Amino acid sequence: MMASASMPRFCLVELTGSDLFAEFASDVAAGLTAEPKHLSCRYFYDSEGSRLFAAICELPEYYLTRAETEILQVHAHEIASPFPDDVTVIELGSGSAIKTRLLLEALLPGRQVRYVPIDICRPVLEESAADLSKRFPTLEILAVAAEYHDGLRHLRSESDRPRMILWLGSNIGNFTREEAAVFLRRIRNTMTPADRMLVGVDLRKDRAVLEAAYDDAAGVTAAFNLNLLARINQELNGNFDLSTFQHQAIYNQDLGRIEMYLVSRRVQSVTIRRIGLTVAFAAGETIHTENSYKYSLAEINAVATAAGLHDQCFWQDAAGRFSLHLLAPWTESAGI
Ligand code: AVJ
Repeated sequence: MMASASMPRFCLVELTGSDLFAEFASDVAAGLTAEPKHLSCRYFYDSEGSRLFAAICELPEYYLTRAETEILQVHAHEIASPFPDDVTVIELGSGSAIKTRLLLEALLPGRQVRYVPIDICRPVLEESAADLSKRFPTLEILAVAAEYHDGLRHLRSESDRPRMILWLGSNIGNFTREEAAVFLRRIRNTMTPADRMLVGVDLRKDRAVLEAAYDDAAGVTAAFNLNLLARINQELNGNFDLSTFQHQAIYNQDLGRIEMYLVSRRVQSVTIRRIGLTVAFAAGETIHTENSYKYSLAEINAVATAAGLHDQCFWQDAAGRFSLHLLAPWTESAGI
């Protein structure tokens, strides 16, 4: 074991329990032969997709990132204050980690902080880790390139000090409410009584505001959605003509979710050579590419409770669009 002074402050591990390429190929084949057609939103984030998502976060219509950043600007110290001297901050789906900076700034004075970002996009991890280690010379960073389920295994090994587990940016929105409860329960099962989880949740609101956030005037979200087809062209040797598909975002108010689709503008067939598949499209036929769930406070509470967690404290932006929840493992005393 090296002395801690000579230990590198930055380290990246790649954790993949599965062959991601084979999984992409078989998921695409299954999704495009299903009725109705669908593709998983987890495949949005190749390097171009991650770049486009970062651009979405800057859009005037996409209020989510700004609202969450506002909450952290106002409340980061309050959120950080109950944590003891040394703490491990684990972030699921860290992305560019700009919001995390605000929390780290609040935590770092007087504390030793280890930061463990877990993200599927390795270049994004490397970039954000480089930025953070430049800004915060005392921060220890252990970056994990993995999907959530592989990253979760890593959570169990990071248990030598109290942990703050971050799941920001409405990333919970890609799960159904049932899946979200199951996933939170799995995290909860790795938590000690001293651990906390901070979850960023987008709130239910007017249809017009939501639909504009997912169908912006500059067409960045459309490009983000269509990039899924470009990725299939590149990696699986497909011949999708991107100009023959249209981006669509619809708010399903009953289910409380934005649904994104790619709509075929005409009758056509597309061949994807590496998986030996030809897919026929009718005019107007859709590929369902993403769900983004919106929550009421009651729905957030229900999911937390189902996961064995207790909503200790929450904060919202001034306009009440977005909500940040500090969840603790439920215990007899915390329940009162
Ligand atoms: C990264 C899942 C939180 O649902 O708002 C943004 C992804 N899709 N615009 C979201 C997304 C279209 C985003 N999440």
